[in-house]
Amino acid sequence: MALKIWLDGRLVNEADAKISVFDHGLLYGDGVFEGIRVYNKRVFELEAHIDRLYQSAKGIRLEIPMSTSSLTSAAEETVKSNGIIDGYIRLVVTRGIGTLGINPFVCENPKVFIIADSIQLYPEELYETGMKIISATTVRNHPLSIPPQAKSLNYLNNILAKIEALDSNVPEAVMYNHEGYVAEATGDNVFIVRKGMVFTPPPESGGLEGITRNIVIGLARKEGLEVSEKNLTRFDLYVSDELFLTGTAAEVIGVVEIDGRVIGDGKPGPITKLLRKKFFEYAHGKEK
Ligand code: PXG
Repeated sequence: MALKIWLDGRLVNEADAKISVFDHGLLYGDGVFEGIRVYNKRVFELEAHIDRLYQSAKGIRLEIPMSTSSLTSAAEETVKSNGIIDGYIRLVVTRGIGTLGINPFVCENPKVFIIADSIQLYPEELYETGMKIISATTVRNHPLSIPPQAKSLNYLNNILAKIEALDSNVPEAVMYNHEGYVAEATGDNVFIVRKGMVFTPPPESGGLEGITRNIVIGLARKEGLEVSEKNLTRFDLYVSDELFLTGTAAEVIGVVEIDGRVIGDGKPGPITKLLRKKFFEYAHGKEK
């Protein structure tokens, strides 16, 4: 069924939702975005995603031409109009139409669009068996380059790491920062469990500060687990008892092998499974 796309203040048919070839979002990856889940018609953690979108925009000197509350309503309206019960929203703000130079300030009207659709999920079986991943050689953005904390439209760095993963016949890759510490996976944050304690890199390690990550930290603490933000090395991943990834699309997924090293007993571990369950309950409103 054709989707209704929210574009510049109104819902239009998918076929009419068009962006100019002169938009700097397309020409230079100049813009920001968010990916958000819808669970049982509820937009999951919308406030946190809207907040991150405005932060990303501010960080790249892009002014979103509408208030947070009108963008929130627009996202909700788009979900409703498309009859989405469980799905996915993509909020995008581009720099807008400009000239063939990179100067962003000639772009007078940033474009805002919202897509609400179904979501491509990993097969359920992968959550049971756990995922195999690799370490990417592509280094995560240096903090003085495209800011790793901004969810910008320029994802090429992570795409290069994703290509490394796919070339190795695995779905994900861990990216390390310029100092050699774990930053994140190409579209997920990284956690390990060691001797019953949970560790994840701090945001300054170069990962995006995931909204799923922050919720999982809260849920783990609520279960009485000790969670620390700490720089992790590749070796820390290799010798972890459990390794898992968190993200909007993946939720919580166990990793059972990295670079050919088996993690734990080769199956998703008990803390991974507990946190996946707790996250599911939280997302579906069974726990507040
Ligand atoms: N790191 C990066 C680079 C991401 O892009 C995350 C971490 C996890 O953050 P959240 O806030 O989602 O917990 C992301 C999010 C997709 C897709 O289609 C990717 C993301 C979000 C939604 C969809 O691959 N990445």
